Amino acid sequence: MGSPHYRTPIRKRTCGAIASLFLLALYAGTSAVAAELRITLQDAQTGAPLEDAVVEVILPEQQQPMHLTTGEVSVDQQQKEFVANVTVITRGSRANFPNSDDILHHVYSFSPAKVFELPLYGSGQNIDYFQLFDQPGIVELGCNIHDWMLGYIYVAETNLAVKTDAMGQAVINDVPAGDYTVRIWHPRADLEAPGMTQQMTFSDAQPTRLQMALTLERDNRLRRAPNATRSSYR
Ligand SMILES: [Cu+2]
Repeated sequence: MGSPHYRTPIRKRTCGAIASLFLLALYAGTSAVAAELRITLQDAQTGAPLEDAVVEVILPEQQQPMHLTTGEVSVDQQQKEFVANVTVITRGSRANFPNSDDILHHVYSFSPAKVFELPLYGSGQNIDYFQLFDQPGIVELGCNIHDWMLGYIYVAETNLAVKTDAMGQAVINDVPAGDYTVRIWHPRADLEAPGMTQQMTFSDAQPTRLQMALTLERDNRLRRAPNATRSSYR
């Protein structure tokens, strides 16, 4: 009895048990005050549901480490378009850019949040080549061959960010109770317009609702390649 080799593991186990209890208490405390944001967005001109808008709850820096679930996503290229057109990821996540077309693409970004280039490649290539996105911000994707190809990766500060579906709706769960800045983003919206950044209050008592109509700028990009049988671009 009294062997130090024996005593040490016991002490470790006790510490482990205390730590587990503490974590349980912490988890219970966190989930008890988790709030929800329910979002409904529409196009102000047409009244139609607004798809592919991003909403993010901006947490203070000291709260961010609790909400940094990262993952891997694919931004595909199908029929000379980026699919999905808007992808939301948490910083620290990775993305690859497979080519599902039977022609070559040349994907690039000059955005400060992530500069990269995947020179000419075909179907089945670059599938294992994941890029790391560790800076929050908007990454605008282009293709050197097809000028109209334009896609976006919204790199969020935390996982409290979503994009709206075809009904213009989205939900953010597990928002800590409190007052936070909420940012709304859409590729064709004026980000300086009123309401695109606003203060909202979150409590566990009831969901917080965000209902808003966004004024969109005209989509000026060339939608498709000029038809070779026509003499003009119209
Ligand atoms: Cu292309």
